[in-house]
Amino acid sequence: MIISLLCRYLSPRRFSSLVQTVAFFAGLMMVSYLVYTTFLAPGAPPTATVLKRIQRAGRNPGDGYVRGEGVRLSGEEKTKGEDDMKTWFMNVVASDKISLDRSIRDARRGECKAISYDLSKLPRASVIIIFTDEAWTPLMRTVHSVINRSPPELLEEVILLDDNSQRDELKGKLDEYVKRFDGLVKVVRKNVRHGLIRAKLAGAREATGEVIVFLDSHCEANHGWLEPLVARIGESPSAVVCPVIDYINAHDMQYSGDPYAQSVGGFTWSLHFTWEPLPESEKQRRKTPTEYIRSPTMAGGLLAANREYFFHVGGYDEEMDIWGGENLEIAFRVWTCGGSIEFIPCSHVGHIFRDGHPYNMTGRGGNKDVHGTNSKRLAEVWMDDYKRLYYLHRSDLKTKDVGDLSERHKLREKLQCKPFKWFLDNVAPDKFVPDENVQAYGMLQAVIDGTKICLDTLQQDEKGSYGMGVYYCQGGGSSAQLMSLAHDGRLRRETSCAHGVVRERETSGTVVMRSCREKGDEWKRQDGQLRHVNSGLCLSIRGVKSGEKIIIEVCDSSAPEQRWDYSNPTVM
Ligand code: UD2
Ligand code: MN
Repeated sequence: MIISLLCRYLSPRRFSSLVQTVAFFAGLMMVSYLVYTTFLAPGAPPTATVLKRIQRAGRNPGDGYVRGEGVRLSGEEKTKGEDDMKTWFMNVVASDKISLDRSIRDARRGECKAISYDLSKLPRASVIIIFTDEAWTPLMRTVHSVINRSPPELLEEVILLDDNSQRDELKGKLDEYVKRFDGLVKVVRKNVRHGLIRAKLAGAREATGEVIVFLDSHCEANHGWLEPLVARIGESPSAVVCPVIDYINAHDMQYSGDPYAQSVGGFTWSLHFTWEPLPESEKQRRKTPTEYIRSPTMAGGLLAANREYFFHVGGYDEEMDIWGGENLEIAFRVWTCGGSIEFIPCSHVGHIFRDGHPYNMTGRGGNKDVHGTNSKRLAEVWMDDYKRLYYLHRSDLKTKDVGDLSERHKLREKLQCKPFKWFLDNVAPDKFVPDENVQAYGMLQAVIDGTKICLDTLQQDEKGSYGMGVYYCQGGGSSAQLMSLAHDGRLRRETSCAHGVVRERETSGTVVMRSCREKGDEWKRQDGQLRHVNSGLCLSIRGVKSGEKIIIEVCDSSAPEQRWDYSNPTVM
């Protein structure tokens, strides 16, 4: 009955006019929504179309240097460029030769390029670039690369945080230059030198995006760099994520990307950053090569975080000055307070690695050791008793006043962060702790004619291989004389392990320290002797004087030259 009534009412003519009316109103609503979001919504970001126009306007004419290739200079320019290396620690002449919009090779692996993102669902980012007296073209190439290679939908703003630069071009000329970006690039100036840590904080405070991204002022964002960073933060707001840092050569600006880069961040007990190979546990956990990589620490310069989370977890330590330490501090803090540090293999950003700092490194009160004092702040607040291992390297800092730490202690309390031991056990299980869970630790000493002689690195660079030596024992545990006999039988220091080297048909040899990444020889402690298992020879100082290299020779249990005692150092 109802159906037959409806059918009679909705004659074909009436039906089509109803459809027309509905379509008309739907269209009207869509147009007004678009007009509103594009022009009228409060604080509306530049639309995709406006941004694409900016990107086009920014493009410079080609300069012949394509796909990130290096610049070859000759004659006067070459000399001038070499001079730049002494003052800028980068070849500014070379940088000036290439377009601010130069092309670079896509550094991602194929699997990354195949991912498609629903941009409308991803959080938008404020990119914060901090600088103090940076050269013009590296700085502007950072800005251009960010604008050229970020989807307009995801780029909230670019904040140029000027940490009290003195050069004129970074004032008037810069203000004039950024006008072409229609308000997308904002310059914020600090008239007192902040140092990079407070500068990053100041930049973050200006930001309005859901995500903040920090970059150094001599970077180049690679293809598709931003999407995987914000996507991961969207998924896990307590993840602090880093792109793969590609290498831009400071001498000629050549860009080298490694699509298969698989390193994580580590640290030394002297609190310097290191690159480490991808741990076995991560190889097992990851299902695809595009997935994030959990990393104990980060290099520091290039990272993204949810803005609210960044401040919630304590931003940075406001009292850290100029340069250094903040990268390990944020890593220890984020991990132990419930977040994670992750490397995103599909995001690549190039960075010009410089051999020095082209700016004054002196901190407040004439402090010439900002890395040392910043690191002491982080050791005191976040490392519990493990700070002893930092003081082994920096006993001079034990009594040094590094300012008030109460705010940072309170933060740790408030966030109920886990102990540093939890970090070591769960996040950095491969990190060797020289004085825990070992067979023995301390100075290895032999006594000859009443004189104590100890194994000693003889101040050699422990990054490469070196022959182990001996020296008069230094009281109080000089770090150069500390050796651990680990549970796996390796005789080692923080990163280097003792290998016995014996030439064929010889009955004695030397002891060479090499990276513990290689397997490392086994040693056995027996009746006061230290036996090198592979060769069956024993550690000995027969005929060796203080300052010379140690040997291994045929074992003789009655020889005083082969009698080694562990004397425990006073660490704290
Ligand atoms: C690395 C980091 C850097 C920072 C530092 C440790 C990378 C690629 N870089 O050193 O970001 O974490 O380790 O603290 O991981 N700057 C200022 N004010 C200053 C000093 C520096 O604004 O007082 C700026 C500088 O212009 C640059 C940035 O801070 O843009 C980093 O300085 P850098 O490039 O000299 O540091 P880098 O790469 O050796
Ligand atoms: Mn840098």
